[in-house]
Amino acid sequence: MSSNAKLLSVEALLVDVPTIRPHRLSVATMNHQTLVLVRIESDDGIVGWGEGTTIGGLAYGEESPESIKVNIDSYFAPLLVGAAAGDVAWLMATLDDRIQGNRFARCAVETALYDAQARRLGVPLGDLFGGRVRDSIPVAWTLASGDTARDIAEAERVLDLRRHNIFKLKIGLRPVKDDVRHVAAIKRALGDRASVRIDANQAWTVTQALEGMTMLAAAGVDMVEQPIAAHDKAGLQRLTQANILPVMADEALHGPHDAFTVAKMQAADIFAVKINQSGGLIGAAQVAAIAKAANIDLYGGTMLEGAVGTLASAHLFSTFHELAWGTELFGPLLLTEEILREPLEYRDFALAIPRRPGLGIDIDEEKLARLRRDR
Ligand code: MUC
Ligand code: MG
Repeated sequence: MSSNAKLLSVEALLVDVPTIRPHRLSVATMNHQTLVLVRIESDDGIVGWGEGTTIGGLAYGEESPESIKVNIDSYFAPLLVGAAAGDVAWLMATLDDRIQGNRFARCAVETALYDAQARRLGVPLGDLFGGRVRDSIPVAWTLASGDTARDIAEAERVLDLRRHNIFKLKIGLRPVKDDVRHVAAIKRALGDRASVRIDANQAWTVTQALEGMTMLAAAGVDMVEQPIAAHDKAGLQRLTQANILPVMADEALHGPHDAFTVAKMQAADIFAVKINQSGGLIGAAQVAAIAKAANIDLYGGTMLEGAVGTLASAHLFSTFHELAWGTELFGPLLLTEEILREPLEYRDFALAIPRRPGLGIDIDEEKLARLRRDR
């Protein structure tokens, strides 16, 4: 081990993996996910991994998998190669002086640097963010096949497996009343055995949301996530203060500045904390700190990342003292290909967080070499 380790390479790779079934959101139907992975290597032999995966190309956010890769290769990597690998905060500050925006690319690079540094120090990644308060975290499953009977069968299957007892339903493609009928049928079938929540991914107007939330509350739904446009924080404030159901901010939160505005306006009851949306682990920790100071509940969100982004998120979320609404770190379970030598452990409705150094996972690099887009 050398504390003077220098970065030898920073490489971004795209990996297209089919999903286990079509995953229908109001903004996109996913038949595959493109993992954006970053691999950094330093001259002490340590390799770090990060992930900047998004959803539906450009349908969800302003960065596409291809733009994330080209910006890392063209702008991030040249500033990093040859620099001191262990000076992570200094390296990120240097990047911030030269690169605007690019939250997903930034997250992937920051995660890889911290994964490598945690491996170098021989500690789990969470130890660099204050240390864990839990060894496993509850994980919701998203029902998004678009078909009510199929969703109920899927929920029953994962309940039987004791894998998930929290379900998030993706809605917003159909008229409000049809969506509510779909949700109510699923809640009726699952009863008190599960928590049912919805995510409209910005599809509704404020008026539709007020109508939809009233009907969803009567159907026994527990919370609504980002029902209206991300930019409409005043609208989100109206929905929250209407006090019909707890309201979660997701796309409205592009990092700590948004978190501060939403908290100041009391425009959400819950924050979906996401490492990629927040521009990295530190940004996500700051979003969580703002929530805590404002008495806003926490939820650990996902961009449907694979194992790398999922475990990076899990390590950070393991440091949150309060995590009232659990997490949705199920991304790897939606994919048909395993990129780890040992798969992640989902059991008893939770994901186990490894105690090994760094992310605590072994990437199957031979398999990745076969799966990567430019093989
Ligand atoms: C989102 O908007 O929350 C999380 C789960 C899922 O199915 O989609 C994501 C994105
Ligand atoms: Mg969401």
